[in-house]
Amino acid sequence: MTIADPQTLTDVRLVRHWIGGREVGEPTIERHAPATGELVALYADATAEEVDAAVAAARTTFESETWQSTVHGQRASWLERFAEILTENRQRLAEIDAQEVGKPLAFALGDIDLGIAHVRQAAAIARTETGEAFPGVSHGYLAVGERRALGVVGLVIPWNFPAQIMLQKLPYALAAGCTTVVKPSEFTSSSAVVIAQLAEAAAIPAGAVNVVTGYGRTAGQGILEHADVAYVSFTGSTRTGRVVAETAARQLKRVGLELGGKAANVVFADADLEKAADGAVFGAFINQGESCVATTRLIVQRSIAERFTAMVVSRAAKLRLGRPEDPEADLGALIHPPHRDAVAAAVDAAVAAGGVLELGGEIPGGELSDGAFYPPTIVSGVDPTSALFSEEVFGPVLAVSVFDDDDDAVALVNATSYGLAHSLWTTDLDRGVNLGRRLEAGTIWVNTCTDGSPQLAFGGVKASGYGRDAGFEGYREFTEYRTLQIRTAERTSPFAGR
Ligand code: TXE
Repeated sequence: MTIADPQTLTDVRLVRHWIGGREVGEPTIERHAPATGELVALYADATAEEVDAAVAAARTTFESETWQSTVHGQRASWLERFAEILTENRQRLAEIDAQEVGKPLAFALGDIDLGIAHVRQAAAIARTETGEAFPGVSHGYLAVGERRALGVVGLVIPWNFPAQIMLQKLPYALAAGCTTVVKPSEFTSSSAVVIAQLAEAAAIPAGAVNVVTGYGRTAGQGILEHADVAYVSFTGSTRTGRVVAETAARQLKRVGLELGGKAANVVFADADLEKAADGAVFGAFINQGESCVATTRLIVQRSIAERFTAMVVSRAAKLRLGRPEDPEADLGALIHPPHRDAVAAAVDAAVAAGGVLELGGEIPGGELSDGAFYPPTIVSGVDPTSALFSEEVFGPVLAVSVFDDDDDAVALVNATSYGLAHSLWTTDLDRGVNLGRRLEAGTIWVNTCTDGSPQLAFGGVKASGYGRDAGFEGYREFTEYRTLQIRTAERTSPFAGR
């Protein structure tokens, strides 16, 4: 089935909140497509009352007898059906995200498919959830450990992979038995509402998936501070993540924080250089570099640095910028013109600080000048003390530095405050594994990068946050562990007979 609203790509989409199975609110926040500058959507701007209403709807559903009596198998069936319905609507969801993010449609389709794989993974977890039994803790004693739903949870979503990141959280929350209030980014809100409507088409009860659109400091903060919200899973910037953590700490509320990154791609002289060069280009420039796991630092062994940098530059020079509908496009537009300008300023500053511009660095004119485009850019000779080495740029900008030996490589990789993901390229697997384990990150890749699977938990350390999305660990985030202890034989109390 396809849903009725908001869907058209020819008209301006009018996007309202989705609360308790109904559309609510007046769309007022303008969204201009970053690739063309055209007005494509208006999103409702949540008031405090609308946030309250969404949390109340989620709470009413959570506390209902029907929801409380629902077993894991039933939730698995809902999610399996949800995955089918999302698959039927994948093209429409991809078109919406491609247009609002500015990315090529082919890549947006891949995002939706990964999101759907998460829904199936969560269904599998729900179907096979068993809890734990402890038959032998002591004589005459049986104990059961079970994971209980936290209750109403908030999901705060960024703009770089709107549907995919929502689906990397939502189905695991539902599998656990939580009900949800989702806050998409104020730049990319449409697909969240469509996904919520599709959840109900899959017979997931109204009130289980609510969406409030609007700004972070109002809608996002409102969800976070709400006394009836037990947990918030947040993906976004480290700066906002600190605010979220501080707010949550005042209430002793749990939060999961998937924040920024500055992933390194370390290439040893013994690596398969052709594959490593392909990986370096893919890892840095996929999704225009607007990815928290983008491998935006290329750290190359000195003996091959010049040759390898040339291999990467020649590949990156062939990447094409284009609008979402352009089938030849490898990179789309950045999220909005001010962000494009910030990316350009970061490159200019790196060059002024002594970096060598190997490729790109010029905002394109011509037919792409209406959009927020920025070309694949490579700066070599980047000093580890410079901002380009240590700060997240979130654009198609690759910083190249060199290392001499293993210890040097490890020190350079770990030198930033971030710790989300890093990659090593070597044909010596012992080195890959042993050095990989010395890198500070939630994900380490050896001879691959920007890779993953719904079965694998995803998240960071240090300033990249804490908590995990996806897989069993992602599911566990939405639960708390309860033990149930049953005495099956007489226990002699020290107070017996008193
Ligand atoms: O992020 P924010 P922005 C990084 C990237 C990017 C920068 C800024 O470097 O350039 O962040 O992007 C909501 N309480 N990443 O400004 O502010 C907000 O409405 C609750 C990395 O978009 O972190 C949006 O829904 N919520 C990242 C979401 O948080 C709040 C992906 C993210 O917004 C809030 C995106 C508050 N006080 C950007 N303030 C990644 N990890 O992949 C804002 N929000």
